[in-house]
Amino acid sequence: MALVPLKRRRRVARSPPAEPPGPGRFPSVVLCLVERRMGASRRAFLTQLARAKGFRVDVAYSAAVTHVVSEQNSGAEVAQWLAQQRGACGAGGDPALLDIGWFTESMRAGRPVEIEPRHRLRVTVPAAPHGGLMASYACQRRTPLLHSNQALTEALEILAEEARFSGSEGRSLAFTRAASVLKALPGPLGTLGELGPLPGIGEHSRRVIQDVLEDGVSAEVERVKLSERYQTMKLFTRIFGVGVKTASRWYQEGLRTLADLQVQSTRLTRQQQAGLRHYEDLSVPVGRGEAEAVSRAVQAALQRVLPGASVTLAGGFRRGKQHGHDVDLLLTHPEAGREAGLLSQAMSWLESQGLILYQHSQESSFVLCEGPGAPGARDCMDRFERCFSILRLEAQRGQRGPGAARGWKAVRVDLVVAPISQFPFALLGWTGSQHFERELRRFARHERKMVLNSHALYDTQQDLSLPAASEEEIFQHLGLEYVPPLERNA
Ligand code: 8DG
Ligand code: CA
Ligand code: CA
Repeated sequence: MALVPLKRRRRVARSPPAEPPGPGRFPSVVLCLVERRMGASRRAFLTQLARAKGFRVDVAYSAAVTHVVSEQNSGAEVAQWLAQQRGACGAGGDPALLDIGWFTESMRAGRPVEIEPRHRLRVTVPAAPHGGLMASYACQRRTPLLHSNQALTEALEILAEEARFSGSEGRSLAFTRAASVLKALPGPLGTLGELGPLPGIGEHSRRVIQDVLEDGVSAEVERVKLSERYQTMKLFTRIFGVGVKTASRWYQEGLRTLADLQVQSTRLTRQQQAGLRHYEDLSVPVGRGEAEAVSRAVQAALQRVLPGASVTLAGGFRRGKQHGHDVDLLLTHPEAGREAGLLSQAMSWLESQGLILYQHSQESSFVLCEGPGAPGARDCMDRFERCFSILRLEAQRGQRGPGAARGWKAVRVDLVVAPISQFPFALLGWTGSQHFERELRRFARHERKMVLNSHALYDTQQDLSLPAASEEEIFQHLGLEYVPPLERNA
């Protein structure tokens, strides 16, 4: 930045006058400059410059500060600085954490310029042990696959599932949030007291955590696991094509077993019939080796029908999981438009090879979101050309389970086609975890006034879509520190 002298050029007094000179010309803006790496003399110079232009600049942090400006500091460093300041002065406040670029542009403009995502420091607050600073959105945290609180998160996730089976989405989300926070802790939780003020852990979750910590199990969770309703709902919702509503209706009608369903098989959809037919195979988790074999088979099909088209393994496998309930594949082509019709051709080729046991395709129904008020601006998820399928996979070396003797195994595969311009959004959306995705969208909406889905990122304040050539750029637009796939296991 050439506008003002750098740290080493000492042309001004070392410290700025301590008292702020009244509200300034812009009463809604109170600046505070972070001295770290900026240096005392440059900070004094910038303070004088801003004050001369009519800005209020406070030397000490207080709850009144609205804009914290720093230079060459990371988001995490400034977040830590802010926590220290808040602790020292006992004040709260929720200032914007900005890079010097915002300050420079504002000085040039002679007024505080609008804060854009590129001005914000990207803050991912790492999980600190036990009551330390933890960011409240899961997309601001790093959540590895393996963590130290398995017994606790399993208990909470059973209650989350049970709540979902009962149609209580809010309660389910509360348990999921609590589990997600525990997954981000760097070590095992010893006592409830260590949790301190961690965000997103409600009373009920705390009780469950306490029970598991003290007794090794939660009586409530054990009751749920043994209940006929939970067990039946679990059995039914594992069937491909059966959601909570259908399973719940069947339960209320008195159905309890797969045999009960087989008797009534004419009532089942074609998809549910396929799910039931391959139930045994599909309830054995898909291994990474199998997922890669499926991916290779699809790549071979693409090579036949459209050389240059690519397939990317998304979902849990991209997050480092060794097993999953299905294989999520994302297809694209580097030239815009070439991907149209790709999926149906690839599926036809796979069909001709005898590899398709079931398929159900949906054509692309994507309409570009035109504005915050446009119909579907929020919910234009899932509009890609896609196929939910069951593929026949030849037995892999060392394969066990029902398919081993037969020489092949049925595997659930989701295929999605994205045009190259939307590929980073689709990849981000289809990598998961589901909770991580939900939190990204919630963060975008509440903290940035943006709408994120698997097609685009839309800034409702600027009234425009923000293009991105990579997942990293999407995080940048959102003012978030990049979270790699392996750490999205929220
Ligand atoms: P698993 O199969 O290993 O058990 O878990 P997973 O891979 O994490 O879950 P998944 O159910 O296969 O879903 C993977 C991601 O795909 C998840 O983050 C959400 C996303 N996803 C769906 N369905 C849809 C959909 O209809 N639209 C969009 N945009 N994303 C979806 O599962
Ligand atoms: Ca999956
Ligand atoms: Ca899937």
